[in-house]
Amino acid sequence: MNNRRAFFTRISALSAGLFAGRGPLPGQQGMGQMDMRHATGMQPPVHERAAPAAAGSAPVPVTTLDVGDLPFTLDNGVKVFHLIAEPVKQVIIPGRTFDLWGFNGSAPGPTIQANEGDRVRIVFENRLPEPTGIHWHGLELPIEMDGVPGIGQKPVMPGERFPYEFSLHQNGTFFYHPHMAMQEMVGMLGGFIIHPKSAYAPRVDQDYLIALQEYAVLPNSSIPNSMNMEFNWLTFNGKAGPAATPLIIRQGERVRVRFINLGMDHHPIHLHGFTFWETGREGARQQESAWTRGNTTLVGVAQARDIEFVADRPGDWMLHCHLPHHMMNQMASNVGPMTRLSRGMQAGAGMEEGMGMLRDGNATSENRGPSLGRGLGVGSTAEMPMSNGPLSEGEAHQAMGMSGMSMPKLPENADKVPLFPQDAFMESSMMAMDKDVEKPEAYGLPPGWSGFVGGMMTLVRVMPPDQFNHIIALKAQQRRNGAR
Ligand SMILES: [Cu+2]
Repeated sequence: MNNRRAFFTRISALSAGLFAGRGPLPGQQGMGQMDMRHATGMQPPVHERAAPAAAGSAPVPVTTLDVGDLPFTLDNGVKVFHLIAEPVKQVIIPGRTFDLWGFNGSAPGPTIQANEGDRVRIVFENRLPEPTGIHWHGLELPIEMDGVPGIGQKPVMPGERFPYEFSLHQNGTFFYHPHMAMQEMVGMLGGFIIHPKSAYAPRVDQDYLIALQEYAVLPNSSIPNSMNMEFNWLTFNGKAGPAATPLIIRQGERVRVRFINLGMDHHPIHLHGFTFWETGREGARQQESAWTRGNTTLVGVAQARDIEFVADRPGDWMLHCHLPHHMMNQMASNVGPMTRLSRGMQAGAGMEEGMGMLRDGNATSENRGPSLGRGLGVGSTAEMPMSNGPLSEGEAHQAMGMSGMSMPKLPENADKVPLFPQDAFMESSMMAMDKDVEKPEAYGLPPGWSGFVGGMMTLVRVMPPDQFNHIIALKAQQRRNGAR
């Protein structure tokens, strides 16, 4: 805050022509060339510094919440990683575990972190039932290390190992994935961070990586349909909201968040409460003169985007993909009576019905009910009718397992209003699962919060030091208890 105030003081002093012939005003010490350039309208500055960039300081490690890093050992100065492609059971949210293909037990796989100038050996092992290979997305390396089966190398057959070895002369946000399209669609992605020799300026206090993925999974199934485009499960680091762990920030910290995307959609990632700088793209950090300001960054397929901001405003701020269908879980052909219906819904109707082109009746009337003909693929018409929520207020209260949350009173004519119901209506509170996603990072959120966080969504929790320290203490206690 002080820095920013000082910045504006400087600018107004300069524009009023008061600068000439004067020494620095209080708070102007350290005003560098960047600020001068800005004052003369040449280039935007690196302003909003959380802390002065210490020359030659080491970068902070990147945190991949809910995933973690791939460990390495050293062999004559070479960093040696063991990367295993294998089927995994990935808990997307409590109660929904998907059969995916991933790496070393998770999808996305663990993040590889290394430094510019390193030589790395990544011993890759294929425990999948089919051939594959690993492509190092964006890395400049010899063709035989590029990981494209049939071109630069032979496919790595089931049970085989292949040692990839190369030197890293770049720095930035990269990723790894097989060069087999359908394998990419079922979880096979991981981050590859190459740190610069000294930290980027201005230095950040926290640096996060978030991998964006999407799956089309029928209700009651655990298998994504990799040919389907109706993605109904959207994930940050393999977790859908509210299971994606919030980012815990101490007020005033400068934060970097790196996004990588591998799926069939481009995701406009939006941050509440702050205007960030976009400082990096896939392949490289951008020159400061190319940084752009915004609150939403479009992370296209195969792209990476790095954003930075100073978290000077406390609050639980949303960070999410802004595609409305990507802000909820299990958007699907409805397969049973919803809370306002007494019977199952028809499935597999035509496109007109599926798109909700109403000709008579209300949205949930007998013949115009939300049959959602855009099925999720073969088999969706045969789903058994089942409830997706409690059928009475009493049951709802029981299911919520919390006090202070009540079913909203709806107008009596709600069923007569065209388009009703649109949102999960009463279900936002009913879908709350606070207890199931309880963790130190969620401590202190309002009761029922989890019902309002779905899809590609998490929270950036900016806290005064005492609250921040409390959560850090809770995490330490959790580690001692061996929870993770
Ligand atoms: Cu999206």
